[in-house]
Amino acid sequence: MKVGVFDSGIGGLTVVKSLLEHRLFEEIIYFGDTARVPYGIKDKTTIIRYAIEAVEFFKNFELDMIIVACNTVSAHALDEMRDVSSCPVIGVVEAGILATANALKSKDANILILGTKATINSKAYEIGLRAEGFNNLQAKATGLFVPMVEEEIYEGEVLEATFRHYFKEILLPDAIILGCTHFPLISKSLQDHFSKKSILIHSGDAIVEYLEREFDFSKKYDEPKLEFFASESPESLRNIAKKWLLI
Ligand code: DGN
Repeated sequence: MKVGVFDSGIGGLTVVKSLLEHRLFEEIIYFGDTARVPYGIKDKTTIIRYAIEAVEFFKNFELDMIIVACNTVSAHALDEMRDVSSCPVIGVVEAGILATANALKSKDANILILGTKATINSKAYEIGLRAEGFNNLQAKATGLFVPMVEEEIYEGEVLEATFRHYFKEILLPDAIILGCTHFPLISKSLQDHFSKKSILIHSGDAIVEYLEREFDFSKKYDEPKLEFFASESPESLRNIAKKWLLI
């Protein structure tokens, strides 16, 4: 199977990492809209316009499916992408909600949802989790983590000061939804700040769980073909991909 993976920038590489670890695809075409990142501070109309353009880009390839490896786009533009796509379009938000529901034993569990301003304002996670019976929810827009990860700040004083700023009124969560594909890079620091007992929900692992449930992935690919495209500085995206994905 041949898949297109789309993110506003480099964050979606954390999803590619999960896809590679599980050897699901024969070919992965990644597109990061690096010229226009971040999407998380943009309004719905703009996010939809950019997302539709990404589908148009993927029409150059004969894809079996598109994975939206961006929570912001998944929360705002999935239906519109599906309307213009000739292959299935799968988003990380729905997958993340189902992965959270599967990971938690009690419906009383306290769930902290982190994401960009656009993702949190959409309430997509909250609506989905309430529909699954979870009502003990905290949601916090933590957009500053995006440029920090882009600056390769994954731990240390600056990040800890940002945690103190964002989390002063947050109660200890049983689960933390990393509702932005940049955030897995700071997951160790998040667990040090909260508790090692807090379960982390990772968009990449959630997508794998979702795909394996919905489609037949019995065939595994050890050496998939990978191609990386970006709307700006594709070389720098490829260099980060090499570092993060160890390819
Ligand atoms: N990686 C994107 C997400 O999962 O929402 C956010 C990056 C951004 O555009 N701010």
